[in-house]
Amino acid sequence: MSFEFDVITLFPEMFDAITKYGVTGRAWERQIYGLHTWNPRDFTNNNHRTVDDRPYGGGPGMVMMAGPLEEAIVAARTKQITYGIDKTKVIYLSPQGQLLDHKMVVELSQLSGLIILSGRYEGVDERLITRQIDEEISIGDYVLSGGELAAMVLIDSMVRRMPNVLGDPESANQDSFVSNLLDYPHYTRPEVYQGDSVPEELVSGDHVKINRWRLQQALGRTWLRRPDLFALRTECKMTIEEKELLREFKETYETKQNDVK
Ligand code: 21W
Repeated sequence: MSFEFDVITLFPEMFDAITKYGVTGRAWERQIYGLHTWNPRDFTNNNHRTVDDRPYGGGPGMVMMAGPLEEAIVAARTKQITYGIDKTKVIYLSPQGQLLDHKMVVELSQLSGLIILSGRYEGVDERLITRQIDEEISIGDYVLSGGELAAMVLIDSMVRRMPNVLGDPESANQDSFVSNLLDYPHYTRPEVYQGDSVPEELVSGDHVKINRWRLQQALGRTWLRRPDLFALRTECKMTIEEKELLREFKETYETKQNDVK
């Protein structure tokens, strides 16, 4: 029995982007996860299949009505129960939600299914949120046109961690944010490109040397580019080797800076 995603959306076809392509596409074909969509329009009872209405109090835009959304969520819950999915949550993707991060992805992965509501227009009726939603999640401080892309970001981040999705079982653990470190730089053929050579450590064939160089680059880049992430690796969490590698990185970095001037 695999992880079940049930998505409430006015644009079900958008989810082809994950079920048809790349690693998430192959994982879906191999039934490592299930993804089903529920269109709130199919839960309306008027001829126009209306799912939105004007906001009380006035103002611009439209608001998604509670009724069709609640019926869609209840139908998804019922299906999950018949599938034996017992540990589940109802998530609403919204700009007002908690910021998604690696820790949340890991926690949500402990469940056996998710019901995900993707909103459109100005959002959904607040009473639907209080009645049916367990968690509100945002994917970052910028404005999207709706919740579908955000839902796909969440699903993709969970699916790639599932067993047997990535070719190399180590890949998911080597990802950034698992260790609060950014990735090291990558190189492939040719060995010299437009006069620019691959670092000698990587062509040395000495795997101790290669691993040291990669760890040093990862530490150095995190220190330079993401002081916020670096702060999570407080002094005491760093090994003697890591401290030494970073000291050497800073030394080289400062020398290079002086060369430019
Ligand atoms: C964006 C709906 C902005 C409404 C005050 C009143 C889901 C999202 C979304 C959206 C507004 C996520 C306004 C990061 C996102 C999403 C659609 C507000 C103006 N202000 N994570 N009216 N960013 N966005 N409209 O946009 O559904 S997760």
